Amino acid sequence: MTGFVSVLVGSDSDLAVMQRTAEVLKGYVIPYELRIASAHRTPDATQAYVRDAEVRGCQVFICAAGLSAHLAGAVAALTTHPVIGVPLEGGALGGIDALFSTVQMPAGVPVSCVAIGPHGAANAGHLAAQMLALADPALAERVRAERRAQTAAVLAKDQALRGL
Ligand code: RP5
Repeated sequence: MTGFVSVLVGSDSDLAVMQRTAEVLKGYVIPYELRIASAHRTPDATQAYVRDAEVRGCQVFICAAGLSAHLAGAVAALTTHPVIGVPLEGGALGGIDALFSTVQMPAGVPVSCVAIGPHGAANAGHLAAQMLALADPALAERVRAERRAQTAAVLAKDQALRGL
């Protein structure tokens, strides 16, 4: 495939959860780069990164942040490429704060928001793969194979539970 996925985290404290995204992208053999870019603490560097990443071939941005999470929205303001937001659990409100910050974008500047935490981190990778697969038949087959593997795994567990 041409291009890559950019995975941005608001802080190094977000990296552990976002390893799930990296693992999913690796599983699909999708090139990606992982960077720390804070909407609040490094706004100028974040803007410069997004502009440069687009020029270098970034297809989809995945942005993860906790607390008052503005990274995905800030990146969406700078690009017309798809932006997937991952709200992270990071404080007293358990990620609900980041969920609302990420999901409530005004019309015309969308962020595709996934679930809070590890499931969202994994699904950000799967969703990016599905977007890229629209123009990549080989990747589309890997996405279908992953779904078949999930189905087979659940059926096997059910059989084991029934002692078959
Ligand atoms: C957010 O604030 C980051 O994305 C992180 O989830 C949270 C806390 O950041 P640190 O204080 O751990 O750097 O901007």
